[in-house]
Amino acid sequence: MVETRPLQQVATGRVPEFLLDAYRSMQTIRMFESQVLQLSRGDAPEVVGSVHLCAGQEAIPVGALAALRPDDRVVATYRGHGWALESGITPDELMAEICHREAGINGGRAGSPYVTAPQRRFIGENSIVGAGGPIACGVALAAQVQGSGRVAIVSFGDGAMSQGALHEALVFAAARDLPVIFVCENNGWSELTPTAKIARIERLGRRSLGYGIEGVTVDGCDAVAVRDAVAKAAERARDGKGPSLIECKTVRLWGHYNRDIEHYRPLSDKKNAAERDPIIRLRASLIDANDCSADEIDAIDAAVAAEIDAVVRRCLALPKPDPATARDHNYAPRASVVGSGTEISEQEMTTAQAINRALRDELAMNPATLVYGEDVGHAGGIFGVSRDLQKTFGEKRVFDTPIAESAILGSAVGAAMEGMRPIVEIMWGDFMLVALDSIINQAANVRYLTRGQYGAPMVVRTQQGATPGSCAQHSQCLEALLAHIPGLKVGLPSTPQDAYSMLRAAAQDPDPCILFEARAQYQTPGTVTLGGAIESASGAKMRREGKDLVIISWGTTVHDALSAARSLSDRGHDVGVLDLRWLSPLDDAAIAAAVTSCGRILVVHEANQTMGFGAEVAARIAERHSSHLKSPVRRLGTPDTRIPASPVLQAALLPRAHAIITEALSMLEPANIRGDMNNAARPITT
Ligand SMILES: Cc1ncc(C[n+]2csc(CCOP(=O)(O)OP(=O)(O)O)c2C)c(N)n1
Repeated sequence: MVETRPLQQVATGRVPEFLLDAYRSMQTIRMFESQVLQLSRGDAPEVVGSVHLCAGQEAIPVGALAALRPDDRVVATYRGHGWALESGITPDELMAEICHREAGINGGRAGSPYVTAPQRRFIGENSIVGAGGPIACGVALAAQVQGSGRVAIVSFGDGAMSQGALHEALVFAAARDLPVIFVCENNGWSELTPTAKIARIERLGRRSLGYGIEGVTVDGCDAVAVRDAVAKAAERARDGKGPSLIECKTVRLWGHYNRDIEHYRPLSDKKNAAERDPIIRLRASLIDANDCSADEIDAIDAAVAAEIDAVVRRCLALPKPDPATARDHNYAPRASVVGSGTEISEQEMTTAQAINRALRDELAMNPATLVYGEDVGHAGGIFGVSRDLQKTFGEKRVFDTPIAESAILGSAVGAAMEGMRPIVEIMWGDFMLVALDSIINQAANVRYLTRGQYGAPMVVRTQQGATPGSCAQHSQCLEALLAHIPGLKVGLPSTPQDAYSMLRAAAQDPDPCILFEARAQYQTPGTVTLGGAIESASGAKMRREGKDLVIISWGTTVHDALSAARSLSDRGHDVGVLDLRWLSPLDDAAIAAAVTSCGRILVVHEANQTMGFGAEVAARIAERHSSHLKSPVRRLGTPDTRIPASPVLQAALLPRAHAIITEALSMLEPANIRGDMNNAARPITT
């Protein structure tokens, strides 16, 4: 049973202003989308690509946003034109975007399904089913910490109710009493499959019980019912009573997308949907209640049609984007150097302590900094890296999360877009794999889509590498996966100093940064210079000069490379070590200098060799600096295998110092040593 009331009850007496406004708004959305549909058809369509239209569902954004404050935030799905218009994006800006024009709200970078306009409170559509939930949590987290009283509303389909990310978002929002309103637009279809075949529950709103939050099912074809449910949820959220789940039973009047021929859909379903058309229903109820004449409503329709016709005419006269700008805004312009907020001092500390100190300094210096993750708050992290930070900075800024990587990472995106500086921990690099969407599909896109107006300045700290006993799901080196992604910065600190400096650089960088720490080095001590100017999130460091060969490495293998270089010097070879530190952005100048200084390069990394980042380094040298090479670049990684837990088996695979020495000798003394690129651990033969 849907909890609703007949529209007539609300509309008795004089014409309630809201109903006429709602009618006009819904008709604007419908006519706007009818035009979009037309523009996507024909031999030379203006709208190319898939378009998901919300015909039948207009009462949901119209009702919901009528209940919210102008500064509340909106996260929508790809079927989000209605939400975008109701949030304040003008029909001209939206039509221009959908028609891929320069004047579009995203300059033609988003198209129909990924409109993103935080400047209009529209955090954005999302083409990844269910991904909006975690982002909305972050937006709400920012509101909670900032004390702004704002709420975040996020819409998603009934199909999205099966998505893990959305489930994590509901758990996360419930755990922290976040001011989020989850709105499920249940149109009965999960793309081409009836939701009744998937969900073993008739009212999806009842799933709220499992999360311990408020839930309700309302008639999503009734703007008043939606408005009232959202108003109640917003009041609860603003009172600190946490999130709500509102299921809006609605109808999809048209296909799943613009070219859907709906061969799978029974005619009866389409007919039933047409009978619930919210616009026809509202028109009839206004006339039945004598609140409006048919002529008056016809006049509204004619005015809206004329307005949308004019929008289309103006849009089609607009220029397309300048191709010369296609690469702009992947990253912010180089950030100016910021002070660290502390005096320069030197201290002996371990890598773990250096990270703790960087977190502490950032929390102290910037009230927007948040530190969170699994076990990060009260216990201070599984490796003790965030120990005592919660004691100093409180549970609001340093906290434990549910075991929900998608919610951790996705919320960081939303919080960062709202002005916070989240530094989140993913306990093990391998665990990032369950939540890559938030980093790759979400964080990395924000700056590009908004043409530099917004970014997702967040830091993801994690650790990686094989250590004795670590199994195949706790050992992988995954840096190449993320260094491949434009829009992200990826760093691997290899010393206590870098653990401090690179974290502070990342924390103040305007773009999303991923730091892969080396678990094996958490207890390694060193002298750390604290305070002073914050360096930029870039730049390699020559750890040791060498005239015969330079080993280029990063992260866990830098120390093996240094130890190999020392041994090789005993044999009379002058071998240098270049620590890349940041793989993205890559320090081309440092690589060029290494090549020109000696003409022999060996790239060493712990990740397995094929398509490891060493391939990129070798390719760049071949493309840009090959004239300086005395011999071909060589790579040494772990062989292409899974990682065993047994220390004996691990030792047979990992490119530790002895394997590096062998590989280097095969370049320096080729007559004595025969190289074998794919056997990192073969014994030294001299
Ligand atoms: C993570 C992910 N899986 C699959 C898809 C492909 N896809 C796009 S829309 C859609 C249907 C989603 O159904 P529902 O959540 O009910 O929303 P509706 O389309 O009805 O608005 C699917 C499966 C996607 N975009 N993202």
